[in-house]
Amino acid sequence: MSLSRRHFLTQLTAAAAIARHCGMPWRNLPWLGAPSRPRPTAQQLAWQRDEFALFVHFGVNTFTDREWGDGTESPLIFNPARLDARQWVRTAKAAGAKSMVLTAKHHDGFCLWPTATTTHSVASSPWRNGTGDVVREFVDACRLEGVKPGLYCSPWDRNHPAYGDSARYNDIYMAQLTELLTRYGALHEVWFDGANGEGPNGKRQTYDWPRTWALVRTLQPNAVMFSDAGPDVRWIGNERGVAGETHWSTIRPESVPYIGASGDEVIAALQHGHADGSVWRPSETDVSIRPGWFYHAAEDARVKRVDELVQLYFTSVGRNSKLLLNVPPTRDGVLHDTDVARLVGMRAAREALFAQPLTLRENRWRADGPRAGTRTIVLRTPQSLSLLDLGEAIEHGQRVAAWRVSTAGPAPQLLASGTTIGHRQLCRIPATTVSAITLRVETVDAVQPVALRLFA
Ligand code: FUL
Repeated sequence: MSLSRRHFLTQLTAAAAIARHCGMPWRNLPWLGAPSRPRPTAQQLAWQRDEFALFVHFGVNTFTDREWGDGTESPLIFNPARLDARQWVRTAKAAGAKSMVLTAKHHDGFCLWPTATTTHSVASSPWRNGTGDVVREFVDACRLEGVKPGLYCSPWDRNHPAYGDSARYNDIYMAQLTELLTRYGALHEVWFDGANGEGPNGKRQTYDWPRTWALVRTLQPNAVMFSDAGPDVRWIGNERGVAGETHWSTIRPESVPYIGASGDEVIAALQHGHADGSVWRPSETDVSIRPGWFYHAAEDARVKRVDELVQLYFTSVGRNSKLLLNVPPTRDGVLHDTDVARLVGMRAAREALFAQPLTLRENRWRADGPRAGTRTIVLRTPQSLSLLDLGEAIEHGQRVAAWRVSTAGPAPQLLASGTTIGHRQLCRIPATTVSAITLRVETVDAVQPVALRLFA
């Protein structure tokens, strides 16, 4: 048999198996060789499945009570009396977070690790007599607790004298990244902020993003890179913790042409993505548990309540995004008791929401043609339903453009409806007693089975 004939038969057998699995007539499958939708890499998929991460903003701002340092801070002010990275990571675990991101350097230029590129670092501080390394303690704690570490290294540097002398500073920034990417083992995320203000000499810097991205790919091929323009994961477009309701993990990359691009169209693209986007670039929703990103004692009474944190989970993870929740350590170098209690409370509240899955008698999927499908669920007994948890098999790309959940039977009652689903779509409804329900979906490409879990 010729190679091409054998190839054709193998493809046909595979297509028939898929068709059987989906309960779909095989002729409805998209034609073999047709261009397929963008799909996540293994790294993007693992990153999204973690769903919830903690962000840690810590540095000289913690000691000056500011949000943006101007680079003139003395390293002598950095002296956390009982810094305990293990407590940060244990709290993350207790909250149910799977990964974390630490500000190794914020816009003030103070480096939380002993770098060879500047004296403006922990090495010039009294903390641990200048022998300490916050990045090391953070990644070590993550490894001990089984949480994945990530780092934020601001390119905007209001301290370094070379900032604004673009070629020279870019070499320094690459050297800083090289230290971070080679000294501390595997990182799961490298977080790039696009802020691009003036440096100490009043000059603006032109960043070299292609070189930066290439360096990260070479030194940490399994890390995802975050920025508003990706390349791997994108900013959600606000810092309020709210992802777009219609929310594609695919996007037209030209809609966010460079890091720091602004305007309503850019924000809309980040919020919603595009059904016909040519790249897979899922979103990350970063938001702080307090009004500021850094710790300020004056905000101790303004820590988000448990119900607000749960709501953030619904408007991020529950809308096909990943939640990156910032929890800033105090001047002592530990997370504040109030923040810890709220995070533990958020975990308990989330678990309570998913504690009572309805008991089912039947759960069937049927493709209704190339671009539509129905899931029918029959319950064992009539039960009260108040939470829907939908999910697509995003390893095959994101496809659902419209969905409706109704009671089944002669007079169906619409319970909930929406547009996209993606990795996860969570929907709370007023408690309704149901005995059978149907989920109908319409897709932009060959339909794939969509999961639906029901909770009391
Ligand atoms: C912003 C920064 O300017 C803030 O200080 C903070 O780090 C936030 C996460 O990103 O763009």
